[in-house]
Amino acid sequence: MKLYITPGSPYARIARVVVIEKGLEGQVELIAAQTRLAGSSYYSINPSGRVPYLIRDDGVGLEESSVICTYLDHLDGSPAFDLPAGDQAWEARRLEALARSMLDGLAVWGREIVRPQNERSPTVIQHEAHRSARMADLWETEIDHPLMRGALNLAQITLACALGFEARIPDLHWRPGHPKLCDWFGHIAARPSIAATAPPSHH
Ligand SMILES: N[C@@H](CCC(=O)N[C@@H](CS)C(=O)NCC(=O)O)C(=O)O
Repeated sequence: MKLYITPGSPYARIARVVVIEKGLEGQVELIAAQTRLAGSSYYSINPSGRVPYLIRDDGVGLEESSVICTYLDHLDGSPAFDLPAGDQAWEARRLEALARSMLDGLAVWGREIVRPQNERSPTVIQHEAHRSARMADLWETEIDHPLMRGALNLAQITLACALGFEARIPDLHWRPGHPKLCDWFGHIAARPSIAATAPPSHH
């Protein structure tokens, strides 16, 4: 299989974490795609131009990090990241959606600051900065949820990739005033799959 990524993409990072967690490094070739470039040859591979994108062994391509993760997780017939049973499934979905919501905002912010200076919108940047501050406050409370403290799941991976996006956004400061979130992140960031996929810093 081939997994198209960019080294800084937090969505691609979620899929890369699952590749490592599932021990699929030998079966999944990571390929750096050229995104956001007019005429990129990547567009003939994935017309949407987004990463992550997985080409399965049967040649079919999949996009959307959650779809790719579920596919990879099920390959060995022993999924580790399926939803828990009963009402806990809604809790897992709720938490994953909250993590993704924070990440979606940070991705917009991150995109804004890599535009040429005269194309950046201070309004968008301020909106996303405020959103991320509210989400960090929310996560300071939610981080005590048993599903955020138990076995690794997609909510945890998604939140780790969102918080880890601090490397790409110099003005993102989610740490001050959020000691529990800092502590949680410190632990998960040391996990080999998370450490090995850390994004390069913004310069
Ligand atoms: N919902 C998608 C989001 C993927 C996404 O937005 N990827 C960004 C990189 S972080 C991308 O490829 N952007 C290139 C573009 O917009 O042309 C997922 O979860 O996989």
